[in-house]
Amino acid sequence: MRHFACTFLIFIGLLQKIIPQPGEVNPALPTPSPVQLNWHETEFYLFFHFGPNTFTNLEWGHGTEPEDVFRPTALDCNQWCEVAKLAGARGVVITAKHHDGFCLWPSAYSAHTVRESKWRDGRGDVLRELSEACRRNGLKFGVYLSPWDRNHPKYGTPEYNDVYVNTLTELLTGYGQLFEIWWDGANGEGPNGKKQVYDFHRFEKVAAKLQPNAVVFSDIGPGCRWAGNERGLIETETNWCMLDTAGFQRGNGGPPTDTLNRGNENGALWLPAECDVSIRPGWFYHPEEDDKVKSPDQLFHIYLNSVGKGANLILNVPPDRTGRIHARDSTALAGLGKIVRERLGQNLASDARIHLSANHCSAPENGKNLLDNDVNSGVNLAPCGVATPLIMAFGKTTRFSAIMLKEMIREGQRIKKFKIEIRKNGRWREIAQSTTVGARKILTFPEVKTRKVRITILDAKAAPMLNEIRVFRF
Ligand code: FUL
Repeated sequence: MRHFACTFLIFIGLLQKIIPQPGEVNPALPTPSPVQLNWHETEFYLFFHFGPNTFTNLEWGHGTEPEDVFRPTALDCNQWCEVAKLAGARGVVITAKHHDGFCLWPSAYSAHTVRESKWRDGRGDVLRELSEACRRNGLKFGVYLSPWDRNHPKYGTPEYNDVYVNTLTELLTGYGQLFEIWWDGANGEGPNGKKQVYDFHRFEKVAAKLQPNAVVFSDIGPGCRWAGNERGLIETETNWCMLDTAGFQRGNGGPPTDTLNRGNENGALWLPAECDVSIRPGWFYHPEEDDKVKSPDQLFHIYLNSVGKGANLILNVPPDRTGRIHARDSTALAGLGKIVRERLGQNLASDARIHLSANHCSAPENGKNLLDNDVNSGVNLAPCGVATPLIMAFGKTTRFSAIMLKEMIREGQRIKKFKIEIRKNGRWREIAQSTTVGARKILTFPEVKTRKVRITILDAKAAPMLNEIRVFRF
């Protein structure tokens, strides 16, 4: 007995050491802005790479292509949106201008746009059509505006920064509210053989002023970070939403790719990861890739390793030369949407009872907060500074093979390590262990059957605060 008491005290002592008192550490933790919080809930959206490359079969256009090559025969942005919705995406981002400099809208600051093409007699505007289709379909809308421009005569001179600000301003003021602005890291030579020194500081100010509700994506934010690969994956268990950017730049001067993938545990800024990947090998449409479209199962694997690891997923689907999404891609996307709805659509724990250990240092926590689908309500698992396990009891024996946890990221990202056990034959049996949680963590395992689940936080940066628990069978 004495031995037991001793072990118990050492155990409590250890927990006290690894989980600092709330208040002690909390003020130092970076937290998301309300705009970033909203962005986290957007979770999954489509990327559309569309432009002259679609018709010339290139990935990086030279900027010298005649405007007339852009000639979609049956552009249908509504179809793009319908496909996005079937896939379960909540928004879309389009390449308003890729590296070839061609503008999909009639920009007043370029002579290389849809206006100079014969498409719709030079009166077309892809961004107008897509932004309106998004509004009709309840999807969020975002733009990619490549800083690198292989066409613009001013590229490589200080005046190009004015051109970029002007085109950015057109996009940010002409097409309604944007949820994301995408800055690519590629920076090659322009038509005069020179590279550009970008005034990103100025671009950031323009974005913040004109679209305060948009998150800006780049290697180093300022709204969210590139996840360090173009495979759409968080490659290990760990994904911190924080990053240190001091001394780093966009593009070649960016943080190491594995740092971008994992984030920095003690990073100074809230800069969550966005995973980008294409449904085909290329970013633009190439007919010879029609039989290389990823399958619904491959896409779901990517989903679990991006969204399921607390990142956002931007999945590229290149419209074809007609200006529609090819049937191969739309079929695969509908398949993904079906899998996500079937496997992750129903929380088997929605009626479960949550037991939290009684504590005498604060008002009792409400376990129901973990099952209410509300990002603003949650539970502090260590109100007295020591984390205690949480037990979830189902009304009946339940079979399941996946659990999703969400952390109360509004209060910062705190959990470093946790384990999940089930009650089996009168004992607790561990079924999964993992590191970070963040915006969400989906863990899958061979199907188990039990009435009780226990979740124990093994290490945390501060009092761990959970937001939601969901249980699935697939
Ligand atoms: C890269 C670009 O160079 C590719 O063409 C594509 O746009 C991808 C999303 O980002 O850096």
